[in-house]
Amino acid sequence: AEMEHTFIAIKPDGVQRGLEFKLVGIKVVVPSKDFVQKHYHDLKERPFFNASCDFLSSGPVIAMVWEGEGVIRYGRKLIGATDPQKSEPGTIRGDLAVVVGRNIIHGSDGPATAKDEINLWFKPQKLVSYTNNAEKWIYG
Ligand code: DAT
Ligand code: MG
Repeated sequence: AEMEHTFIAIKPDGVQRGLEFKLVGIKVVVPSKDFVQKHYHDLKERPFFNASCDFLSSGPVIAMVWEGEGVIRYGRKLIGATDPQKSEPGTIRGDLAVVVGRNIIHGSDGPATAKDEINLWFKPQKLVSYTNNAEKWIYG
C-alpha cells in the first residue's frame, strides 16, 4: 500500500479563540550535531553533553515558538522536571517519559535562553506577528 500524507491546518477561528497561548512559529527539522551543540552550549562541561547532543540530533524535532504573558515559566510547568522520575503526574515528562536522557520535550528555562534559542532555531521572518481579533475588543 502506498504511504499517505495528510494536510492538517488549524483554521483562523481555532487559532484565535484565545483559550491558551499564541503559537507564532513551528517547523519540523532534523538538526545537525553541530547545531544542537550550539543549542546545548551551556551544558558543554557536563558529562551528559555529548549524549544529549547525539540524541537531539538523532531524528525529526518539532520546533515551536509560543507567545504570551508568563509563557516561559508556564511552559516549564507543563513540561515538568528535567528527570521524569521527579516530574509530577499531569506534566508531559511525568506522564510520558521515564528516564532523564529520553525526556521527550524541551522548554527554555528563562527569558535570556528563550531569546537565544528562538534566534538559533528560527529566522525572524519565519515567525508571525498578529493581533488576535479579540484583542481589538480590549485594546481598540
Ligand atoms: P532541561 O531540559 O529540563 O532544561 P537541562 O537544561 O539541565 O534540563 O539539561 C538538558 C538535557 O540534558 C535534559 O533535558 C536531559 C539531559 N540531562 C540533564 N541532566 C542529565 C543527567 N543528569 N543525566 C543525563 N542526561 C541529562
Ligand atoms: Mg535546559
